[in-house]
Amino acid sequence: MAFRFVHTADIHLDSPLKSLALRNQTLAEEVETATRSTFRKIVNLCLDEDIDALLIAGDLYDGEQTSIKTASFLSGELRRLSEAGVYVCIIRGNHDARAKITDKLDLPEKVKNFGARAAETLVIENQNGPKIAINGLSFPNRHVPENLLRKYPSPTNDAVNIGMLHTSLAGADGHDVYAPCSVQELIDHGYDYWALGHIHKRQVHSEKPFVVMPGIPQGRHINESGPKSVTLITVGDDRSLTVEERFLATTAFMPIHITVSGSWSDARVAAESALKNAAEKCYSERLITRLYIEANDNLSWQLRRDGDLFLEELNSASGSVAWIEKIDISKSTSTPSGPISRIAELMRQKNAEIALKAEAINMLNDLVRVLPPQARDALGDSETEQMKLAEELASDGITDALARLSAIDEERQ
Ligand SMILES: [Mn+2]
Repeated sequence: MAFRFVHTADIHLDSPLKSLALRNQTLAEEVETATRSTFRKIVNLCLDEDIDALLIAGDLYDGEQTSIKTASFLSGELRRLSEAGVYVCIIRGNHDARAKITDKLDLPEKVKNFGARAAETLVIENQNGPKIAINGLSFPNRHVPENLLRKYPSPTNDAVNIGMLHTSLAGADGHDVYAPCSVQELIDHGYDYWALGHIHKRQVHSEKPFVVMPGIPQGRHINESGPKSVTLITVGDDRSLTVEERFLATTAFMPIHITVSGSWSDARVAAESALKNAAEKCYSERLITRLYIEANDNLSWQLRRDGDLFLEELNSASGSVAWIEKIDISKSTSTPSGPISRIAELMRQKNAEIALKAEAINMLNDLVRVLPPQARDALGDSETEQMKLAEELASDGITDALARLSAIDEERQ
């Protein structure tokens, strides 16, 4: 009989979703509990599709401060799986290495919580098909600078071998490394499928054998954008492996970029259609987006001035299917005409003067002084950074002032 398993990681259960000041109360609650609802959907998938095992490759919890509420939600979901005869294999990653709460839970019989001392192997007999050997090792603590692969046993004979490993792989510049190892080392180890975790973006690194980073199943902010999935693997009786993606996230994050011209209502029609399109393609019940608008001439000024109104109009029109978190209007490259163009020119000349820059820095420093010490770096952590910020703010200020002037000018005409 074919053996089917679901591979996921980085669930970060109940981790707070950042940077969302949602005024829509219902939506805010849904977003807050998105990691939970998505986990429930993963469990449902296992039950509905007769899955044999669920593999969670680290960072199931967000941190050691996991509340007992989260733990009891989890244990309820794991019980549903266990009662249906589904195995659950869990390794701990850097985020949940110290989360001892799972140890305190009375885990259902079919849950295999891999330890951190030595790699262990769970062998599952499989009627008519090859037996399945699942090898796993948990992080002993948050920082694991060494290659953990060396601790994994050789493949079990006559079995399809699966390895569960939380790893940053070769790592990326500027990021801490976690149990680093190369894809080639994984390939050479001799297993049939590597169930990895840690990196939030999905990537199939190799297909022979399979080396899969499944990505986060539910994004948590606008930078974790696009459709998110879990990976479903079918092991045939002939030992063949088929890998599919299943999209289960309840909420999708996705930036939208549009270029508009014409009137306010033209912009609205364009934005609405872009929203509808993105909502259809996001594989989720909800879409949360940041809308980037490039507009020409007066329209861009009008949108800059009344961006809050535009956002409100769009959000109330789209209901809660798509929700715009923020609108970003890109600066118009065209120059205003008439007397305003003369003012614009003067403002830009003035802005280039050293005296004005010094004045801007002084104003910025006044601001810095009233901030709590730990927040002061936010306004630049070096003289160069601060200078850059002052210039940006001054130039944004010019664009805003011109938008207002231009709007007044239009009303007069
Ligand atoms: Mn991690």
